Amino acid sequence: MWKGKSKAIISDFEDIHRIITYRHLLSQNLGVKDPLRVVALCDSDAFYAACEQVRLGLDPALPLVVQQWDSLIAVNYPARKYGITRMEKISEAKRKCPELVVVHVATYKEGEAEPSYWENPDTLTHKVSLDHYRRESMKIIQMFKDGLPTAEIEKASIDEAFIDFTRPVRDEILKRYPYLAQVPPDAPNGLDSPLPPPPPICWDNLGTVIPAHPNEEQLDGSSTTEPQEDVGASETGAVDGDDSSTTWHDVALSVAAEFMMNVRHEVYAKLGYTLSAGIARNKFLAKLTASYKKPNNQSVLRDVAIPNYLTPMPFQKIRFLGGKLGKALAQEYDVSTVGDLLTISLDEMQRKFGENSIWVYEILRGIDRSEVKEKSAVNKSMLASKNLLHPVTKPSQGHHWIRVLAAELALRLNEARENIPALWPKTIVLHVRHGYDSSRSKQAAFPFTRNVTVDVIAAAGDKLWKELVGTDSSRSTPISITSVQLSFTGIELAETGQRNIEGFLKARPPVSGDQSSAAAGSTKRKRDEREFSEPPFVQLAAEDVREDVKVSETSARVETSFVCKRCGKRVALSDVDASAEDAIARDMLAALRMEHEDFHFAQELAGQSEDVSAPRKIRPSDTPVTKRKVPKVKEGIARFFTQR
Ligand code: DCP
Ligand code: MG
Repeated sequence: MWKGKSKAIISDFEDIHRIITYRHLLSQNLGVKDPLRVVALCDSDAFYAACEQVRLGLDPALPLVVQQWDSLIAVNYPARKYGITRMEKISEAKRKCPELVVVHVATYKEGEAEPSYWENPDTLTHKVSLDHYRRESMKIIQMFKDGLPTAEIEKASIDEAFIDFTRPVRDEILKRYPYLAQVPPDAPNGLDSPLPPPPPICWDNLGTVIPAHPNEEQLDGSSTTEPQEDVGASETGAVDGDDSSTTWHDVALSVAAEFMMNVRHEVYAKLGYTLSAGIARNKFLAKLTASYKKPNNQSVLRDVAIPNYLTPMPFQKIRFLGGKLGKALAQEYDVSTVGDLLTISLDEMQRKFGENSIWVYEILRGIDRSEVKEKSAVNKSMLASKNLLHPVTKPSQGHHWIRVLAAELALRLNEARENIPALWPKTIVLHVRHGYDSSRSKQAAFPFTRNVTVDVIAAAGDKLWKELVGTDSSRSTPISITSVQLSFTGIELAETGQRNIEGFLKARPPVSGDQSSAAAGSTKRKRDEREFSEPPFVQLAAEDVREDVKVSETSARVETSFVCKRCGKRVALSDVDASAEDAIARDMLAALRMEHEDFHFAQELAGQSEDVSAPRKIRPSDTPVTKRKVPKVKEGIARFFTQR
């Protein structure tokens, strides 16, 4: 064990003991160092399962799972009581709970413009659709936005969002305690004088307040299904038997907890979903706090509780510390918990792991300065894909899958255009994989039509298919296509100039698909066609664009690679890993994604950003990349992150 171990603890967390002054409270410039900062992470409970329970109008107490082919992808809390987990097979789950409600995810079927819940969907003919969950997720986010107009909201995944409450909480504190708006004339240091002592806080009905001294408190670990039952361990109002430690930051947390509780009630009342949340001083701590007690609960991590919450935690469970760096730290110092590592001085850490290990030093002390930033609703690309268990062996079989994929793209583009009508894809790309190694793609400008129908997309896709794969009569060599992907790229805002987009689209002449109805030979029409043959595009600012979200058939089986949003490179599981079971392959891809992100993070820390800033480009081939030439990362903690 590292010799200095006994030296650690409370003084290490000095960042959380800052004196809060009038300047802090009254400053308009609320940055990530604001001592009154409050951030929440909100996560829907058993999300896909809840979506199905609500859609079907079932009793939430019924055990329910969501199935995708023969795997489980979501298990509701009543089903978890039977010991059912996501890793299980349907047969095993049913054995544990014979009355289990099993809902297969919706699928696309050829000839149908929309996905549906078919009797016996078959992976050989159907394609999974997650559209319903995506839509429900947007509704929840919209309710957050409507209910918290001055909060910053960042969607973190399909069922998670960070909410920065700092601004609305600040406004509320000034409203509730108007005497804080003026610095008292006798304040010793003017604006830099500390605020007066905070009022006592009643934590009743604000959630579970994580105790500062957990060993002295008994937590109520029961779970609930009604938001009204969401009450915490400290519902009596006394916090940890030590109200003297109450700070203005606790007041801020309690106001945020009140807001959060209201929004959660609202979401439950209007949409029927229960949410769990963590409320703390930054994103890192909010995320850790959200899982403290689930489902249907919100937990609050007061600053005073941070040391005892973090110190017993195995540090390798912390994001970014799970990989090589975590292992190296564990070996170097023979330690396992955050508390053990607190004994390592910054000097010592920097000597062994480089200057930038200050980041590790801070995170161990609960310091995280990353911002909560709303991402744009605009995807720069949309991709629909299908892995084929039974490969396509004749070119004529391609049409079926092109139509299925076209239906998904049509639905998604038209849905996006409900919010932003001017959205237009510049290019359509067809990508096919032969066997397991070689893949090819072909792209074309997407026709500028008023209505993006399945027919229009499928026609463009069929044309590409013909060019890429050929026809039954033209093809002499055998084919074995194991994956087909159809995507829109370069989705931009069509420029509307002084006119609105509706007018612009109405002025459009018919394009190829509509040409039969065009008044052939009309001079006027020809001029219009020239004028409008290429829709002008406005480049979206980088920050307005959410990078490629690969929406393949599942977030599971078929996804064995991803395009990194930072460097544009395709990162893939090895063939062996990719052929693992669904859930395992999915987890491995998630780990790979995290590891790749860690690499960039470390690279940035090490100031080696050349590769990171390279223009984003989707490789035409998604052949697994295993032997990429990478810039050598030699220094500091960056050497503990691998690029794959
Ligand atoms: N999901 C998936 N495959 C995974 C993980 C998740 O398809 N490996 C889907 C199904 C989940 C949804 O994403 O319902 C949200 O993921 P969560 O990890 O938040 O899990 P749940 O919401 O189901 O449960 P919890 O209550 O633990 O958040
Ligand atoms: Mg969830």
